[in-house]
Amino acid sequence: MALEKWINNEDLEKLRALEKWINNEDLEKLRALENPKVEKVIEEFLTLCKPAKARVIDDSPEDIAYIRQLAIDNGEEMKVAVKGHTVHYDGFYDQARDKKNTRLLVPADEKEKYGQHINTADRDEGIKEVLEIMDGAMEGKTVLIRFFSLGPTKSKFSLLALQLTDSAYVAHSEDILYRMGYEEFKRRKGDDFFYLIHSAGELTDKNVTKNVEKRRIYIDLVENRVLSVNNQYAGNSLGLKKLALRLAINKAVNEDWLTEHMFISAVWPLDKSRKTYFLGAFPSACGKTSTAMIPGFTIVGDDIAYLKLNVAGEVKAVNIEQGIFGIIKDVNPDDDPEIYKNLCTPREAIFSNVLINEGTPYWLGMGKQVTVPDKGINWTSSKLGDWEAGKHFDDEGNELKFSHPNARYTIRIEGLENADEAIHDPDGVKVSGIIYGGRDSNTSVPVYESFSWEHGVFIGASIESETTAATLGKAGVRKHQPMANLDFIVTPLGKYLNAHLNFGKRIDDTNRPRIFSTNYFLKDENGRYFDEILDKKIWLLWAEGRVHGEYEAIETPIGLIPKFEDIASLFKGAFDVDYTKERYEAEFSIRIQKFLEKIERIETIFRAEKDIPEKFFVELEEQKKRLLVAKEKFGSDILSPLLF
Ligand code: SPV
Ligand code: MN
Repeated sequence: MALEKWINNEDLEKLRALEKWINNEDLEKLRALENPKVEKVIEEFLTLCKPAKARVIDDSPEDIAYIRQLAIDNGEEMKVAVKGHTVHYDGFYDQARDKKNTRLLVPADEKEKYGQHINTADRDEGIKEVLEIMDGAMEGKTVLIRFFSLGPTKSKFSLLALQLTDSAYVAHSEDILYRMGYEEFKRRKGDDFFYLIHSAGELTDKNVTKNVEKRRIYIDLVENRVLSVNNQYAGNSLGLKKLALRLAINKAVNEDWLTEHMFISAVWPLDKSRKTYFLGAFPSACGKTSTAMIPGFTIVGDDIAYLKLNVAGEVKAVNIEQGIFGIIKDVNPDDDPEIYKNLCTPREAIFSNVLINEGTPYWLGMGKQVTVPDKGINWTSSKLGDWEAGKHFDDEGNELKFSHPNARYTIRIEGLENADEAIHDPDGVKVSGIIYGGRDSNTSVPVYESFSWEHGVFIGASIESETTAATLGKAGVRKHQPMANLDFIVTPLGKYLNAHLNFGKRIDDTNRPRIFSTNYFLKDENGRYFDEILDKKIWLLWAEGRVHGEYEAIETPIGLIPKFEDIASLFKGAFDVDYTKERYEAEFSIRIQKFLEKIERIETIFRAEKDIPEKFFVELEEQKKRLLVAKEKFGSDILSPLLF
């Protein structure tokens, strides 16, 4: 047999078992990795999931082209008019991350320690359940075996990941979003890698998952693996995105570095005399990508960062991705010019869950320049057939929009004009500032700086956000979202927060990033947003100036806020806008009562956890005291910033 031509050792038998699914040329690719664990995992899951065949994808352009074509051939993607663009639809009930069916597998006697935030399942039962569902889930399909590097190649930051998926759309998206890692696996060898097994399960005649009620996404820290079945939406299916994020959080917490749900971007002051890297954590659909994409700044990443200290004691960060899986709603020439331009340019891009009419994609908030047709193909079609305006309703009788509010685009960062030159730097970029933000219509000011690292950790841990369409469930409910990472934290919350406190302790004063809070969603008494979408640029410019010691700040009970003159001059310089003192007073007022209410909510949540660091309660008490003292002193619930 041809196999002996290449190998001649005891692994032969194991590889032989794979001959059933994998051709000789691909077996040679596997053999070249010299990685028994990789072979074992592949054998185990091909045996269980029973695909028709499997392809081993290396880093060659031919293999990548094969995936791209397969997604078209099997109907998971369709070409649209612009060259390189395709569209993909997820099932009607698979339009966002499924929190309910995403579970951390934990030994029965450890459940308690994971607290109230983490959705757990008994490990033994969970594995049994998901393996049963996965049995035969890939029947008739081609499995793609892919190797990735989470982070730049040849970097101390980066982790390896093996992905098996029966979805060419998933493998294609991952190709846009992640760095190829076949050669990295060959170079690094060993069994220190994550593995991610995904099956979209049985598909309907519209190529969407049929058995959504058997959707499971189970995270197994013992094996460093995630088993995901009966789904297609990227947040559920793409192993390297939110699934590996959870495994990496666990690894980081145990190894004294940080894995965060953060963008990385370089803030350039108006005179472009320098650049300063900021990281920012925002819950889904709260402006994280659009902050990373602010015109005039340069982007490294928009979703997930690994942070480590280097030998010089600096905090460095890498983007573990190389692309953007962004919300397409409200991408238009005024509010998100770079992305809009990119989505009109012929290059590789996947649109998902938008309306297509005569080869053109349409989405919510794409701008006044576009007239949306009243017919087409869209995300409702799996359930209802081709779309026509006014004819489709959800289970509660609300009319369905032509494009889903969580519809997305998938693109590479490299093609963007504002891509930062350090995107692939294996040493990462130096972090000077960290921003925490949430969707808060009535409590916090547009921007403030923390008093210290500990106070900053407290601010991050206290993020609350009004829910959006990015996860399944009701939108508009205020939820606690520590570090915007809550959905992905797989260690007890206290342990995760402690990792942040300890990380800060290891940084000296000259290198410690400053921590800021932003709020883009504050509304006036008439329910109108105070700020335009791009005003966020001003808050970041102020933070950048603070890092360089350029602005004095006003000490208030919640933290350090900007002075009117500085914000007014930034508005003038950046947008030629006359920022008024009235607006400043209104949006930078300290809403004492609202903050106290927030503190009470946060305290209740944290008291119910077992292992929250004591330091956290100290911050909480001090914060409360400062608010009460100010309330007493000025005798009002809402205090103008001019009082301080
Ligand atoms: C998010 O919701 O935070 C995203 C998209 O980045 S998802 O892949 O759904 O997680
Ligand atoms: Mn995200």
